[in-house]
Amino acid sequence: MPVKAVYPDVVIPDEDLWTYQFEQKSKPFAEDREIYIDPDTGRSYTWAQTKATALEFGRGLRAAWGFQKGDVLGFFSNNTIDFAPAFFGVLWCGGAAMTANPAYTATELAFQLKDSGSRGIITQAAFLPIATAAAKEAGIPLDRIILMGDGRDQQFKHFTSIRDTANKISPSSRARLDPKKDLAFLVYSSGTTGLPKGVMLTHTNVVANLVQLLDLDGKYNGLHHTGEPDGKGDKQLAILPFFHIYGLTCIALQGLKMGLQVVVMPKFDLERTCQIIQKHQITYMCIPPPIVLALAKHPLVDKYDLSSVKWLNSGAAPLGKELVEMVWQRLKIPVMQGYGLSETSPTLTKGAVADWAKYNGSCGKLLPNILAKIVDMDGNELAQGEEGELWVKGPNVFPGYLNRPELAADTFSKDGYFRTGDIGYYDKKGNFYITDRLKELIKYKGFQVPPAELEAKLLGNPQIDDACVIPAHDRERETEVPRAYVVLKPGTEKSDAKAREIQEWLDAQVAEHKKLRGGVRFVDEIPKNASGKLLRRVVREMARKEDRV
Ligand code: 4UW
Repeated sequence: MPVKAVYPDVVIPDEDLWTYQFEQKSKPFAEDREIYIDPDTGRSYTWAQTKATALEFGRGLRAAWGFQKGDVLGFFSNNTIDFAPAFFGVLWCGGAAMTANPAYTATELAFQLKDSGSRGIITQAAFLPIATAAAKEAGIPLDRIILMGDGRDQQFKHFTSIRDTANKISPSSRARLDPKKDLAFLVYSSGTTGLPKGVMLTHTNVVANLVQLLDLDGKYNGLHHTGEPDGKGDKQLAILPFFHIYGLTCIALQGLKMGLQVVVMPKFDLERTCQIIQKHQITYMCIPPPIVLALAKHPLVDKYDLSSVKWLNSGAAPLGKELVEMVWQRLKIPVMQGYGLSETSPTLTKGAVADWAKYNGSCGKLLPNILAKIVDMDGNELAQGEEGELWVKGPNVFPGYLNRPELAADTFSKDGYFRTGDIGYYDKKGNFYITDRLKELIKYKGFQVPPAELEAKLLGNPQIDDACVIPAHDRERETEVPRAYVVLKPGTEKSDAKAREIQEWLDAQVAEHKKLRGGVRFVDEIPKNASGKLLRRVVREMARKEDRV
């Protein structure tokens, strides 16, 4: 019998994300409530301004480009308060927002633009050199690049000036959508194997995950638009990027729906984080494990009063129990964990704040409406307490990868479960523990690094015969790091200098988070099975031995 969420089911409305966010008859907070706040400039959007800006941008986009249902706009930007008004403009037209990591090289971005069929790019002035190079590579005309954020450029229009053409389009001509079929977001994930693929998230997927989350966070985690510490309601610091599903749903969208304030940071910096927490009286944060580590250990933290923070939610990668304990000892802030994937919009399990100490190490319980099972290698269901692969079913689970119908059989089981590629177990109370990963993926500080991408590049090096990239463990930074095991062409000298040369050669071609921080190791052969399939687990064991994990 599959495991059912211990929380009662919730009703998922059959509506698109725009309707769910902006067209409800009653809202528990006022429309002039400030939602997105820029701590550097003081610029902000209230709930009503977010809607109005999105509406004007959507009308402008349709007037200027004929942007319509089914079209895709590529977002290539770090966090800015303009992010949400811009993607809601896209949704108003009936289009989907594709998000890309602003650390990407032009080639990495061009791949995603082409793969998603993006009609244009929205970016910030600082990212224009990469955005323009990628647009050329992807065949996107340069006048289809628009800006958001505070910077300006003479050649490129800002999204606020695209809005000027809005009056040609009626405000009541919003696209009619089928929430269960039409896409709201296209985020990229390598899934269980291979190169990044477009994760199709329908409007229903995202609305469902918000309804599932709101129930838990409102009832059990005390999030509210009124309340502690200043009576003005909960306030979150958005350190996580909005281009990643964790920041997109759990911060940008959840904040707007619940009337929680979101102080938006363009990029993580520990001292700035502490300053903002103290000044803005931040009450909760969603963060990846390396930031939990900084809060546990970094001396800077002692200079600030962080007592407004009620709890922290860590996720996107494994977190050590000891760090959770250290944060409590030092700051008296509970750290709980959540778990999810791009493919599940993203949250599958989340802790309740009252449980953090009792179930330290757990990622919490299934959100409402989710069914799960733990299975062995043959897909047979295992019992409570037994470790195996986690399979899930629910309204937040994506329908498949863009233009890759051939992957369906590997992605979903015959009985309709999504195979997460993660290994774990659940206890008697329904708490889930993620213990390992079956799939190829590496998570550097919560960001995806697809090994297949790095291996393909390594194999293109004339000095290399074979290669395998696996996650090594960097304890000092509480993160996985990519490490390459390489077979050199016969006669090529194996030396530290050669390892460095290969590492630098590869690092120069990839985004910051994909660099071979775990180093290069030379081996005589890469272990393979009888049919030539790479035995990644064996190579991972080699790394574990070296790292003493
Ligand atoms: N422990 C161990 C974890 C954990 C984890 C994720 O880049 P993606 O596709 O997506 C994410 C989503 C993170 C997330 C979602 C909802 C939520 O509440 C939360 O809580 C804090 C975090 O990262 O990568 C998905 C993969 O990342 C690993 C796991 O391997 C998963 O398949 N992962 N969370 N708590 N590993």
